[in-house]
Amino acid sequence: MSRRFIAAAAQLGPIGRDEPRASVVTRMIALVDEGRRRGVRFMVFPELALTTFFPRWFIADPAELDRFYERSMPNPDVAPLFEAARAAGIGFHLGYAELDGTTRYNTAIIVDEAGTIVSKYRKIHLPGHREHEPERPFQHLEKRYFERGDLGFVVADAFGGKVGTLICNDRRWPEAFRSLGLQGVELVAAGYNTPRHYPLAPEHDRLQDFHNHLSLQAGAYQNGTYVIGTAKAGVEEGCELIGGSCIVAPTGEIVSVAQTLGDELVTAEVDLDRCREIKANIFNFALHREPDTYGLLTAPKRA
Ligand code: CDV
Repeated sequence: MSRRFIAAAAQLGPIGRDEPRASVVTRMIALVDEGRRRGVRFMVFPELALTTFFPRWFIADPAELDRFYERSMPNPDVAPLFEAARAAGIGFHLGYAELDGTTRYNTAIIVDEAGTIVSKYRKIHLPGHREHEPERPFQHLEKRYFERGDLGFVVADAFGGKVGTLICNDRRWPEAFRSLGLQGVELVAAGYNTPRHYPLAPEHDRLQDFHNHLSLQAGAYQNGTYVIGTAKAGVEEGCELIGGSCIVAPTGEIVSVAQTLGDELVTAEVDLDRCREIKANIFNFALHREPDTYGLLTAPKRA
């Protein structure tokens, strides 16, 4: 299988609180159709791609909360996306809220060109807070609405290479990227919903785009891997989300980046053999890592 192909970040613009799944899936299928026209083989949708970013609200009614979660995948709402992608010969990464029995996860799957789910990851770094904090302009209740992922950092054989997943806040943590790097990852899919305004340090609002690209580019370079970062972007229910969806080469260079804050397909040719440029040289792990000196990285947390 060729290790050189067109990949895409399938950025989505805002999704309304009451926008039905069918509408979102229709928008996603339009991006699949555009991908088919451009010869795409793998495309990355954002974190929680099927709904609005609901952790921005304190939702007391469990029935209202449950409506944002998927109980199975693919389910009848999402099946048309699976079918359109399979017919186009396009694999994809999809983030969604998962209800597994009574346990809730922020989840992403990778689906291959034949429509088979080849990997599943549940977000490990959950940002935000657990209790309602009405003094904030909007909530970030991921710690309330999701459990920490229990599947570890996942790398799958797909698209002729090794494909890993991170979800949003994970991308800021070098340990998360390295956990994929140590498994030989060659392409990392990372969807995100990043508000422009960070209530705890508003002086950093102007740096949100910079910190996004800094994290994605560092993760790519330090692990010799392609990275596809895909935003849910634009003003969603009054909350501004950054865009900047991009494809990063293993050298850390951005090779393609979104021009809008709406639904947009960002494409680039990736050649997974280029990962060797970094993996066999400056970050040759076998030759240059010194893991016996890194004990602090896995020591218990300190306050
Ligand atoms: N969805 C996220 O994980 N968002 C965080 C924000 C809250 C900082 C992020 O890391 O982009």
